[in-house]
Amino acid sequence: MRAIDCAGKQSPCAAALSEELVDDFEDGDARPVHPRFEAWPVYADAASTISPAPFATAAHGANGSGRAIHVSGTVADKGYLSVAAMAAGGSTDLSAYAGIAFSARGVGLVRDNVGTTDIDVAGNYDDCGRSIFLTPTWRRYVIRFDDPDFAQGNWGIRTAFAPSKVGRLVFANVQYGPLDFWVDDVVLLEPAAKPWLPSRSWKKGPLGAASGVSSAHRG
Ligand SMILES: [Ca+2]
Repeated sequence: MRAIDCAGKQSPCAAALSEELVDDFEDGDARPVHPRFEAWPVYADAASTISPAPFATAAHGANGSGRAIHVSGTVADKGYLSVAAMAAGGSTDLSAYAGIAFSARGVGLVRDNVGTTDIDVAGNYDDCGRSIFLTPTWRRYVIRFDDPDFAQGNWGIRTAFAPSKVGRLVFANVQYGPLDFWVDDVVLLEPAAKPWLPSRSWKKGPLGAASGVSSAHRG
């Protein structure tokens, strides 16, 4: 996969990161394949319209793949529309990860949010995330948790991002009115091996293991 949108202080931002698949939607179901996540619900307020509802995958995914998410609708004034990968059991610890990446296309603005349970406690849902301008063709986006552009929307109670308390990965509207976007190949990004560091100082695990390199799912 190619990382072609790397806003922020590091470039290329995904060069030293390995990927763990959250979902590629090829199985056509509403459950992410990564064990850290358990469902893909869609949300809209009563005045907005959203399709599909409930969640369903659509044909014609990224990179010639079979399926993806395709969400469309009309967001009412002060309304909301989103699709989200919900953490299994309500919360998952992503502090070992550097961020997420996904492919997207569409028209207009969509916001990728990483919601945390302490934001919910604050009661404002002003999740940390980043807004992206969609293009008609598929592009790959990398969202690093340490990117200066990864921030709250600046309308709610200020709350520091807590990667140990992630409740959801969200793709949501930024503006009101018509919205149409596709998402595919959602992954977690994990720091890859740093061969100049002894493995025991880099990461816990069996000595002699490929330190930090893993494409397997983490339970
Ligand atoms: Ca796909």
